[in-house]
Amino acid sequence: MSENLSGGIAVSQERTFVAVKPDGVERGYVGEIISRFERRGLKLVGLKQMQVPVELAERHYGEHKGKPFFDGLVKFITSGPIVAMVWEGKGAITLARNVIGATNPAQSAPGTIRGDLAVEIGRNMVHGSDGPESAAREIGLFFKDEELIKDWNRAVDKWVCE
Ligand code: DAT
Ligand code: MG
Repeated sequence: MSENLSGGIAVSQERTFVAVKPDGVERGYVGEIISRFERRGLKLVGLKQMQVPVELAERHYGEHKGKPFFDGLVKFITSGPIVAMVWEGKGAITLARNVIGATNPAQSAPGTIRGDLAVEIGRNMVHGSDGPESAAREIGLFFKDEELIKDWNRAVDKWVCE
């Protein structure tokens, strides 16, 4: 793993924003979902349970504004507590998307969170950033810099990445 740190994160590393949506919290799958990212080897560097204000939900899902499902999506994501997280690791954004599975659970592969635990698109349990720009934007929307762990090199990291 790279020793070359910039802003508290090694240059070979990536960060992504993940959230357990209200359906996942209500159904009691917070631990199960966190466990799947841990098992994959990603590092949890930010974590909080929160109630999302409507303005934050609208900004977070800004790319979908104007689409027919937008109002329902905002209503859903603000309907109960979520668990917001930042996961760090090599290729963390794509890795997390793969752990989560396809947007529509009807098409999500078995072994993914959505493919194992969800049934339809409006109750798909988890959010994960879809690229480096959205990851940076979403982490900034949900977390203050001081809420994130910096310069944390786990002893196990050398057994996860060469
Ligand atoms: P993802 O969450 O996989 O990144 P997305 O960014 O395209 O998917 O959409 C955000 C969320 O909006 C998605 O998790 C569920 C909801 N959504 C997307 N398309 C939808 C649709 N056609 N009908 C209802 N809800 C939809
Ligand atoms: Mg998305």
